[in-house]
Amino acid sequence: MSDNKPTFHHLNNSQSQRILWLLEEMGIEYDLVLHTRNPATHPTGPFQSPPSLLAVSPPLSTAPLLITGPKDGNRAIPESTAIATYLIRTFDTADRFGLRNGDWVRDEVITSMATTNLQRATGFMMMLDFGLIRNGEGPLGTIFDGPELRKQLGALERELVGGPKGGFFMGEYPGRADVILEFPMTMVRHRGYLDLGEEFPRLDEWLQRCYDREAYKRALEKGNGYDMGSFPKVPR
Ligand SMILES: N[C@@H](CCC(=O)N[C@@H](CS)C(=O)NCC(=O)O)C(=O)O
Repeated sequence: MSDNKPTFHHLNNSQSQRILWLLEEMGIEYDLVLHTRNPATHPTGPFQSPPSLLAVSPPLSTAPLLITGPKDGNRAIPESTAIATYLIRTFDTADRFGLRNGDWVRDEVITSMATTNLQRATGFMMMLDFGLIRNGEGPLGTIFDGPELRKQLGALERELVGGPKGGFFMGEYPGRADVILEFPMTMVRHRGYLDLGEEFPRLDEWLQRCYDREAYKRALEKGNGYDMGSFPKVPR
């Protein structure tokens, strides 16, 4: 490990929080570099990556960003799922996350549900509540203002209820899918897109279970703030 210690670039109030959680769940050594979003008053890039992060790995320069250790070539890996997969394939020698001999197909499906349809739905909700887009005309015009999100959450809740016992999508412990799903679900909770406890109680309990993990709490302490509700909301 000493010759392959990764460096993790983290941005406050962002999806890189889930990778910080994963690093803590895995209990591996890593160096942490904290970056703070530009202020709301920034003339060209409010809330965007600050110069410190722009300098690390242009042109994307988003977080999360992992720089592998020397053994793996000090390679810059952007993208949450790629980072999670790299970390698990490289450091989970006991296959606790099941990506080798566990139900990795289930993990892949739920990870994909989180990063494609669900994050698209929460992304639309975010653009609506930032006042960047407006609903369209007719029945299709409001499909992303609630119905699509509910459809995706319904599908996920069915997966959770019908999946392995233990409280997490992958069973007794959070798997890669649970870690990746944490961010869009936190968006729903922090920005109040709907009342999770009321409409999707099993997902609400699952999210609380994630928040209650000691590793999750350590990740919050090591990070520099995680409040996805802190961005402005334009009433509509
Ligand atoms: N697809 C990437 C998204 C990365 C991303 O867009 N991160 C946002 C934070 S949630 C960011 O760095 N925003 C700052 C910027 O775009 O300048 C992933 O899954 O990791």
